[in-house]
Amino acid sequence: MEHSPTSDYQSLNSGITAGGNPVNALLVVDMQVDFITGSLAVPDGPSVVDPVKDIIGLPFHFRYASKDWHPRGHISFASTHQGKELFGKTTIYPPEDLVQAKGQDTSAIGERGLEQVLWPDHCVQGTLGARLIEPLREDHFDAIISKGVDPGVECYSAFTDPWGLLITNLERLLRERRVTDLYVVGVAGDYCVKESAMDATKFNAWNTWVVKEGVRSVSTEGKEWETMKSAGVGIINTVSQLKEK
Ligand code: VGL
Ligand code: ZN
Repeated sequence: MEHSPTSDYQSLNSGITAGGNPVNALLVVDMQVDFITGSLAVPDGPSVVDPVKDIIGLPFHFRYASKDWHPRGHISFASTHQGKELFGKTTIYPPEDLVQAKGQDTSAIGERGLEQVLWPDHCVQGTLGARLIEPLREDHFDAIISKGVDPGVECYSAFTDPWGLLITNLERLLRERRVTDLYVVGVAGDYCVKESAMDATKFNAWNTWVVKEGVRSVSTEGKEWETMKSAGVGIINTVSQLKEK
């Protein structure tokens, strides 16, 4: 689904697109009701809305938003697994039909298990909890990236699931737009923001930055910042520091 840029926010109109000039894109990760005030609200969630809104208003060339967009009975929901506890863990495997469709070796499925945290039901397709948190709106963005749409596959990164079975159009969009710098904000810092930012560095195609003031995490330990930094993600602390860039 492509969205036309909003009239609320002026797109940068300096005429620079290529030839060594920066092309700045913003990725706003999962700023949805369930993660801010709903079933899987991150600590201090509502306080991130204003900084993110301010950042969206800056003159980026392109703005994208990801949405966690799960069917009912998604594999990441504790309610899907009998006898498992909320926030407990289980091992999940890539679905055979998708592995087959990708032409990958189906006999190796047993070796590709991943640890899955079992979450409360959240961001169910079409529900209020899956909407962007107000006052953010879909028409603030050039495109919306839906992820976690397959019932059997968890997808924290806005680029791909961990098995590379379902790839979103985000990489293609950023390449086509010749983006040189990708700025990431949103929730949750230790899950979808971290995985999206780390994946973004793997393409070696643009610089990847995360703006700390525009991020809140499930855990308040803050381990994700060192992990992202080690992967080559640039950390910008505040919105004012971002404005000076
Ligand atoms: C997320 C947990 C489950 C996230 C998504 O957006 O960080 N976290 N699904
Ligand atoms: Zn989810």
